[in-house]
Amino acid sequence: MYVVYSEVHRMHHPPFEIAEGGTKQPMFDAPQRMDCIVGALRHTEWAHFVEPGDFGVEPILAVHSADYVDFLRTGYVRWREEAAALGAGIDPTVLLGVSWPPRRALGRPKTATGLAGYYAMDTCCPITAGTYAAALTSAYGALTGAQLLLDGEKSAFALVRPPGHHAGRDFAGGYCYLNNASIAARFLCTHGKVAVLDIDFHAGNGTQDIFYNEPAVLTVDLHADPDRQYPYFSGYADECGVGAGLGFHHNLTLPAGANDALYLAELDKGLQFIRDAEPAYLVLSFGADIFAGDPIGDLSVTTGGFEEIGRRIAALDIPTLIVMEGGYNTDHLGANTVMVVQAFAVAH
Ligand code: OKP
Ligand code: ZN
Repeated sequence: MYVVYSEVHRMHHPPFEIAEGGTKQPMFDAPQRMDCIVGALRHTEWAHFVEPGDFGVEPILAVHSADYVDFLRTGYVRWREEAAALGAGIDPTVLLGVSWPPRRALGRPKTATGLAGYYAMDTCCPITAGTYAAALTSAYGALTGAQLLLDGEKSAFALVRPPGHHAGRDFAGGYCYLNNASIAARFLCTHGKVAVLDIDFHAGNGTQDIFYNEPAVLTVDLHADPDRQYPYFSGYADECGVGAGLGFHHNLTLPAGANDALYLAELDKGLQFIRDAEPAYLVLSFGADIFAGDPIGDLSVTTGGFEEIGRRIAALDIPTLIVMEGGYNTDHLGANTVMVVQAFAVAH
């Protein structure tokens, strides 16, 4: 099985994020996450590493607005100039918004510091010098995996960071800048019906945003109830799509502490939506932060649970692109990820 991976993710390593209560803490999405997973994959016999290809800007702009992508590409350099003008005491290495538009406000600022708030939903998406290159390479990783499916592979694993499922058409959030899984799904959907299954701990609000009003891509999202967990503002069970997209989005929410049995029961409901739709391709947004020992998550899925999750999704027997999202317990991240991915490697 091909694992699409590039070292370019190391260019994105912001020194901090700002968490609940204003705590300035090391960013959970750090390069070390990839080292854990690469290390575990190298111990298998089935993982064959390949580099992402270059897909140009077109498949990115099929998902994200041009003004947003332009901000991601140029915002940091503009910020360096602004920070210099702001004078002493300003750390120019991180561009992070501190002002957000209130609901209904549409005024678009001109400064990088203003735009950083305009194009973000939270304090968890700092932009550094290498962020755009890493985010673009991450999206290309997903596209390369999608191309492998089009070339006849039964499955592929895009091992990418930064993750993508919180990034919407024109906003970043929750460590995410470009929505890798959505970009791959959009790329695949001209070749057949596509379903996205998001099993990261957090609701994939960006993916929901991107496909919400269209039936082209069925989105099924299983996650911690946003009434207690990030991203707070979407992922509720009664959000089912709008207009032509009505009925093509499903949110399945989980209570704190959900164990393997409860998790698998909800997963089965999500899998039935996918079976009924008979998609030609499946994109799996995979986050290992559902693990019992995850430092951000509050679910109780075990390593054995990951194995069964992989088995049940692979049993759909649909050509599947697995795209890495979250997962922050670096002692178990490698093993848990291998459990899910190898279910596909041995199935085909
Ligand atoms: C990205 B992915 C933690 C606050 C949560 C953002 C989490 C982003 C998770 N104290 N902040 O879905 O794993
Ligand atoms: Zn997550």
